[in-house]
Amino acid sequence: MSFPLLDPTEAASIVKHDMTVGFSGFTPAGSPKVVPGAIAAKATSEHEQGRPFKIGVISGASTGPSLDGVLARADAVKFRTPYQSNPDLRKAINDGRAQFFDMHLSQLQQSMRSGALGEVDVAVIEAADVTPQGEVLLTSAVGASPTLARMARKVIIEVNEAHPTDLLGIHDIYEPQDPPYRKQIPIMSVRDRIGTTRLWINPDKIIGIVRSNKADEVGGFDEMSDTTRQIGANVAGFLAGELRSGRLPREFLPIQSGVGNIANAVLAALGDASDIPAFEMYTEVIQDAVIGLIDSGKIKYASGCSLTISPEVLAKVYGDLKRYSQHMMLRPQEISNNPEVVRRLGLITMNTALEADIFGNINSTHVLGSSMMNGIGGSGDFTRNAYLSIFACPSTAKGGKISTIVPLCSHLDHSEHSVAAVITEMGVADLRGKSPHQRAEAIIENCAHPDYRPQLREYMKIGGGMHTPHTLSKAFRMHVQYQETGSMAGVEWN
Ligand code: 0RQ
Repeated sequence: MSFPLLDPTEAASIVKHDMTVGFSGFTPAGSPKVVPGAIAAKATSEHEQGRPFKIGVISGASTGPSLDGVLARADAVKFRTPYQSNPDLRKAINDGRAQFFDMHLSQLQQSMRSGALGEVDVAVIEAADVTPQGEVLLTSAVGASPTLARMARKVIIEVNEAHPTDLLGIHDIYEPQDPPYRKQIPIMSVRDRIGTTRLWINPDKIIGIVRSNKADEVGGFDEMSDTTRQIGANVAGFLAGELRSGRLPREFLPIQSGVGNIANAVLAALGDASDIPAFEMYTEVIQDAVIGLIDSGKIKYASGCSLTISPEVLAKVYGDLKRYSQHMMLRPQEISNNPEVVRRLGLITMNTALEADIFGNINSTHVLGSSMMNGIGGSGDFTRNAYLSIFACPSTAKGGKISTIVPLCSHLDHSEHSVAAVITEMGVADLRGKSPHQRAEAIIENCAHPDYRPQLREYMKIGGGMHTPHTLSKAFRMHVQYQETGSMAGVEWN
């Protein structure tokens, strides 16, 4: 059976108001880039004719302007899960025009299979190629595609010539059974392969192929600043100390690193640290810095879910895929982020906080407790199950007007029980084995910006000797003052 060639408008015509559409990809890597635009155009046309048109959107993680962006601008997103980072969609979510269910990425596929997220009407899967038997070669990400494609009633394949067919062999496709039949996930070391290189999709469901030739829309990173460089150096120094003390094994342990500028800077610092041996990564997104460290020999192998790599670096990888494939593997997110595997392999996890409170709780998602930034992503999958879980962030944001160290997080993503260390450009707070009073002292003295230390020390005093000395009527005073005056500095507690 060979599949009919469709133009994007024909393909989009099967998508109706109120349907749920699953898209391949994880971060902008591997997401379809043509059919979503045609769905958005259909939404605009329907709206102009006074008819409603909004769809549920599920993909592995965030996507780029030609998926989340174009649908959000057309006001075509009814519901979105599990993660996003596109400015237009973020605005729609924070304006209340799109409902967003922020969830642990490792749980997406199981949740879909259970039926908790409803039916998947259509899946749009980007491929490097597809055989007449429905053997799909995925592109730069695996994400949730195996489950989305299996559950969908109808599937559209977007064959993107920008991805080479040499990608064959980089993927490891595996879908576990659901409880009570689930067995152990047989990954005993970072490089273990447990699945297939192609994703089989029942050819009877594939309604056709849409051709495209568009690069992934992965943005670059901000230039490293003195602050991000110092955060990276502090993380590397902390890990080198753990190695010297024997709290980390001499062989070191696999690394997971989060998304964004800070995570990229931390990885670069690990690469420069001569007292940290060459290591492996068992992570979610393989970012630019990973490729540089594979080149230098510092990273021996990286298992991830996506090549979230800027176009220039991806061109380099695609130009030498045979070599890079020896050092990388892409898995579905329920495997790359699997808590069982994270705990077994003993990962060192490094994620980023928007704010940390003085007791070690972490907010990674909500500005002032109310505006969604991106989502929890995979940070919870890794943090809660890590061998050593680290959160890093600058000590201040918005030119010093915000202290990222606050009395009480305005939203909670990771509790004090899951966080081993908080690290800023100021230093390292090792929270292990410490009571709330001791944790607060470590965080205020080592991580808070000196301008904010006096007021944080004062907050601890007004709480007295309680186990966790919160004063509920004042715990958010720094946030409230920021909303009222534009600065958290100089808060008075009385
Ligand atoms: O905004 O650029 O407008 O000034 O937040 O901050 O410092 O550039 O940090 O790019 O590393 O992103 C937590 C968002 C950090 C990211 C977060 C403002 C700051 C700036 C970005 P501007 P930076 P990064 C697994 C891991 C959750 C998901 C996750 C994230 C912007 O790492 O989304 O961990 N993590 N996934 O000014 C108000 C504060 C602020 C603040 C920073 N306290 N209040 N604004 N900002 N702190 C991978 C996946 O799941 C895919």
